[in-house]
Amino acid sequence: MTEPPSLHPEVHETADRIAEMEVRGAATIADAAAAALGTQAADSDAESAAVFRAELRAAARELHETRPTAVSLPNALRYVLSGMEGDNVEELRRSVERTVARFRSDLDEAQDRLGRIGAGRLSDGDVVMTHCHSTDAMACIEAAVEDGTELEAIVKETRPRNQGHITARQLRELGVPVTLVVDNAAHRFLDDADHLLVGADSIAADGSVVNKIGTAGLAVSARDRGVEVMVAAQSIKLHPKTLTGAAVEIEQRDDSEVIDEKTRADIGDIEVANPAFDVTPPRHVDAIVTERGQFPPESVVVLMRELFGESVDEPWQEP
Ligand code: RUB
Repeated sequence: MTEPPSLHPEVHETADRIAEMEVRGAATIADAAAAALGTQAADSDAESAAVFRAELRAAARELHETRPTAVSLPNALRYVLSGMEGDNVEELRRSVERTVARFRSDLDEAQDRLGRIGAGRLSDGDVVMTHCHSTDAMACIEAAVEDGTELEAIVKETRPRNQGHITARQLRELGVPVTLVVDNAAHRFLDDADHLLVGADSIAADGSVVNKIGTAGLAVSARDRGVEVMVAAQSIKLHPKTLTGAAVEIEQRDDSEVIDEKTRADIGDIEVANPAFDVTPPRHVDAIVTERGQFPPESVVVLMRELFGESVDEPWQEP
């Protein structure tokens, strides 16, 4: 019987940290997964090219299985594995290290570029409502603040994990005045907002935006009130499989995020549902801001075809 590929502890740790949401947010997950593949390559003691390749595929499979909705994760894994080339272990190692370094620096650069484009949509005195915590959305606010644009923010706390607290803290670090509100107050506070600014975990070929649960209802309310809906999403959030009709899988998380055991027992026999994401149809979105420019949601498919073609291969599967 052949031995299972030997994986670096950092691969297991990164996979656990993503699954437990210590590492979270689509861009950060992609970056961490690429870094873990880089460590696997750097420290591998594989004695043949075939074993090295099998280790990298196994590492990618473990990382892939952590969370299903953010397409940045499979896109990152595909990018790194498709950059793996060479006839011996040293060549393969160097190619993976190079590809990982390029991927991570492109990711940073894309976010900066996207931020500058998004900042162009924000004007002095604007009030921005946020949902969850998105580094792409934050990049737009950060670039606007750097330009001297005065902004205020209404930050939704974003039950059940309260990622709004991270957004609130980072906005205060930028000097942006913050009003934190419970999720149920969003409709009321949209009267005071000029923009709804959110990130994305995946964007489908028809321009639908998959993001933290609550985004869809919020976008409908924002549209109803004439508040602009802006989605900040690097092109790594484009979901190439949706070009061929696949649906984006929505992660269902543990009941314990919604209710503790004692309260649940006190209530009685109930079902609890905890979907982590929802789908906002393109008609409720004004603009998707990427590092390649801003797009009306319906035309994002053009960028998706240009960047991914029909390629939806899964190089982490065994050949
Ligand atoms: C995070 C979330 C973020 C997107 C975009 O959900 O929905 O809006 O991932 O983030 P979770 P970024 O907290 O469940 O991971 O712009 O940083 O990629």
